Amino acid sequence: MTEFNARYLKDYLPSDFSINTIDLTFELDDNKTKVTSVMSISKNTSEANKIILNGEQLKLIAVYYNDTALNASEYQVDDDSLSFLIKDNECTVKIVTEIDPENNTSLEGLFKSGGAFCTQCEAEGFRRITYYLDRPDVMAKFTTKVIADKNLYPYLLSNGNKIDSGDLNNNRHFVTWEDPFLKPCYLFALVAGDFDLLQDSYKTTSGRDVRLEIFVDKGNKTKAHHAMASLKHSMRWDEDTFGLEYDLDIYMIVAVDFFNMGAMENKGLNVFNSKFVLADKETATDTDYFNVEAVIAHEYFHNWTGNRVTCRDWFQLSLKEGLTVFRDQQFSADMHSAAVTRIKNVRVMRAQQFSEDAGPMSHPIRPEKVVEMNNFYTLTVYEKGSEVIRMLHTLLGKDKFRQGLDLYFQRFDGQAVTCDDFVTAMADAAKIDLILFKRWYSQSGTPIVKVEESFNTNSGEYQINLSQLTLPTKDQATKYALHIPIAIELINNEGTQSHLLELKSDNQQWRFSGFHEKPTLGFLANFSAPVKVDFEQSNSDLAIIMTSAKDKFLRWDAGQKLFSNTISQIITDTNYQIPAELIDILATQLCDNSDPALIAEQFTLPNFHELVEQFKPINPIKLVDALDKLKLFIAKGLEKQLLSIYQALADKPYLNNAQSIGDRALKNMSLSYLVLLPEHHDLVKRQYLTSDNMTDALAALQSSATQTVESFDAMMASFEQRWENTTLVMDKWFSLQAAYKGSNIFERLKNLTEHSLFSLKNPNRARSLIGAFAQNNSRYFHCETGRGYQFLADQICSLNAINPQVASRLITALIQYQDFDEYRQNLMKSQLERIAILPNLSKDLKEKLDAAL
Ligand code: B3K
Ligand code: ZN
Repeated sequence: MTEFNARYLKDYLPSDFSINTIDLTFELDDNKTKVTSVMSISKNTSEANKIILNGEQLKLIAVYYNDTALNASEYQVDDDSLSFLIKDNECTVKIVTEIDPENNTSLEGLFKSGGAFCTQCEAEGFRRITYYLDRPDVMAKFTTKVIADKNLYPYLLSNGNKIDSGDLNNNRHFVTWEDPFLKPCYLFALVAGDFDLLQDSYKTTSGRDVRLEIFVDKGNKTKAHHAMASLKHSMRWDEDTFGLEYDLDIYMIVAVDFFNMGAMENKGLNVFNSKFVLADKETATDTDYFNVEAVIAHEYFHNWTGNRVTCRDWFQLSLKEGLTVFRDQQFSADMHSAAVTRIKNVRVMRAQQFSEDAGPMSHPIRPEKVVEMNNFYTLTVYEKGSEVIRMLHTLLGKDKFRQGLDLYFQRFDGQAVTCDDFVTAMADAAKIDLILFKRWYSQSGTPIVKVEESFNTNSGEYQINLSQLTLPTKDQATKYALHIPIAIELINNEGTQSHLLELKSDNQQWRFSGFHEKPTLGFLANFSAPVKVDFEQSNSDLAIIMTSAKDKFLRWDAGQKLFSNTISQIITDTNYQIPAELIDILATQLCDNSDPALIAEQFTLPNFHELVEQFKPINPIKLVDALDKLKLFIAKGLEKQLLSIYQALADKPYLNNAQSIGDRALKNMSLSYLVLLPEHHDLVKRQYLTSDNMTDALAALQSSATQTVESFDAMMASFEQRWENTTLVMDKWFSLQAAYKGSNIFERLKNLTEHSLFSLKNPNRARSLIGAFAQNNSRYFHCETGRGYQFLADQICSLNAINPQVASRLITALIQYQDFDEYRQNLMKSQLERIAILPNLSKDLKEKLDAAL
C-alpha cells in the first residue's frame, strides 16, 4: 500500500524560486497532446540550487536549460516530480511533455468533456499538464498558444486577451492568448471545442467595455440567457456594493457536462458545470434558476476575492472561499427574499456542516493538516468560512466592513496572502481588536451556547446567562472560548428591543431593566453565529416568536424548534399524542399571505440530516417514522386550508418573478402534504400532466416518488421518453428514481445502474443516482439489511479507479456512522473496511478512511 504524506500548515516555507513568465504551447490530440512550456526562472535566495517541479501522470519528452538539452543524468524524474540544478540567478527552462486527455477520467488537468478539451487545475491539477511549481504563491505571467484541428475545434480559448491567431498545415489553426495579470497556475484554463456562443457586453462604472461570451453545447444557446443576465447583475452588484470592477476586456464562460464540481473561476475564462449555466422554464426548476445565478455570481466575485488577491498556500483556502461565499449569499439576498435566502444558508449549516464539524474529518476553516487537498473543499471551509466572514460583518457593521475590504485590496492586490492578513486588515480599518475572534480560524467543532434566563418581577429586571462549550473533535482535544456575536430580540407588549451581545468567555451575564412582565427571548436572530443553541422554550413562547419577532429568521426558527420538539417526543414516547394546539399555531401562519416563499419554508419540516444532528446517536428508521407521522398529522389537521391554498394557486400561469416563484413554492409545499392523503393522489397526476414548467412537473413527481403514488412509473416513463436527450433533465429523472420509497428499490437501483444512460464517468450522473439515494432515501439507505450501505460502497469501489474526487464526496454518507445506532455503525464500518482494502486505493479515499476507521 502506498503511503501518502500529510502536509502541515506549520511547515510553510516560501519558494526558493520564482517563475516570472511561462509560455505554453499545446498541440491538442485526444491521446498524445504535446505541451511545451518555456519558463523564465529566478532564484529567491542565493543558496537555492536544486529546483523540484511537481508533475504527475506526465510523459517527459525533453528538458532544456538555457537552450541546452539536459541528458538523463542531469535531472531526476519520479512519479510526482522532476528536479535539476539551477546554476544561474536567472535562467530559461523549456520542458516538453505528453499527456492523454481522453483517458483522463479523474477530470483534473486537461481532459475531454464530450467533444471538447477543457482543464481543471485547482487545487493541484496543473501538475498533470506540465512540470511546474504547483503552489498558489508562485505567480507568473502566462502566454498560451493553442493548436488544434480547425473543424473539430473552431474555438480555442485560454486566459486573458487574444493576441494572435492563424492557420497552420494539416487543417490546423492556432490562437495565442496573453494574460496581463500575474497568476498562480491553479487559475490557468484552456478550452477547445465547437460551441454555440451567446455574446453580450457590459460597460463598467468607469467606462470600460467588457465583452461577455458564454459558450454552450450546440443547440443550447437559448438556455444561456439567464446565465448572461445573472453575470451582468453580478457585475453591477459588485460595483455598487464593494466598488469592485472587472479588469479585462473579455469575460468568457464555457459550460461543460463533465465536471467534478460547480464551476471554476479561471482568470477571464470560467469553466462551468452545465448544470449552473443552462436554464429555461421547461427544463430548469426555480431552484435551478436561483443556483445558476448564485454560482455565476460566486465565480465572478472570485475575480477580486481569489484572483486579484489569492491564497499564500492551500491551508488558506477559506480566505477566498469563505469570503466569496459570503459575497454570493449577500448578492442572492439582495436579488431575492433576504429571509428565505438566509434560511436556505442555515439549513445547509445545520444539515451538513454541523455533522462534518463533529465527524471524523472535522477541521477548522483553516485546516492544519492535509493529505489530499481536494478533500478540503468542504462545507466547513466554504459555508462555515462564510459564516465567519458574516460574523465580522455583524461585529463591524456594513460601513466598517467595507472599509476593511478596501484596505485589504489596497494592501494586498496582486499578492498571495493569508487569513491572518485579511483579519488584520479588517481590525486595522475598523480599529477594533480581533485577536480573540481569530480563534474561529484555528478551532474546529460547533460551539454550543447554553441560555438561561430569569426575571425579577419586583425590579422589572430581565437577566440572561450565556455559557459556551465546544466539544472535543477528532482533530482537536482541547477547545477554548470563542468571540461569538449573538443577536437577540426581547419581545414584549411594549415593543420589541434588539440587542447584539458579544460572548467572549465561557460564561457571561447581561441585564436589561424596565420590564413590566418577562419578555420573550428571540435568540440568535438571523443566525448571527454558526452555533448550536441549548435553550428550553415553551410552545407558547415559541408561538409568540413565530408571530411577533421582527426578524423573519427568528419566526421561522421558532417554528422549526416546535417541529423538532414534537419529533423528539414522538421518538421517545411511542404513545405520544401530538397536541392539537400545534395545528392551531401552524394555521395562523397559513393566513399571512405576504410572503408565500417564506410560508413554504415555515411548513418545511427540519430535514432528516438536521434532526440526526440534534438527536444522534439515533436509529434512523425511528427518525424517518417520526417525521412521517408528524407530516401526516399536519396534512390531516390542515387538509382544508392546504387544499384551498393549492386550488387557488394551481392554475396560475407561469411567470419568472418573485411572486410567481413564491406561489409555486407554496403550492408545491401544499401538494407535498396533500399527497399523504390517498384521496388527493389525483392532484399529483393532474399537476404532472398539465404543468408547463419543470418546477411543477418535478414537484409532482417528487411527491409521487416519496409516497409511491400508483401512477409514478407511468409518469416516469413518459418523462424519460420526453427528456432522454436532455442530459440535465435526465439527471433529475435518476434522482427521482433514487428517492423512490418502495421496498423493491434495490432491484430498481440495479436496473438503473445498467440503464443505457447511466455512467459513472459523468459526475453529475453518478451523483444524481448514488448521491441522491444516500442523501434523500434515508428509509432504504439505512434499511436493516445493510443493502443500502452495500450499494453505496459498491459504487465507491468502482469510482475509486475512475474519479477519486467524486468517490471521496460520496463516502461522506458512510464515514459519519457515529451518528447512528450501534447496529448500523457496525454495518457501515464493515462496508468502509471493504473499501479500505481496495488495491490502488486513491489518496482521497485513503485520507477519509484513515480518519474514520
Ligand atoms: N474554486 C473552485 C473549486 C475548485 C475545487 C477543486 N477540487 C470553485 C469555486 O469555489 O468557486
Ligand atoms: Zn469559490
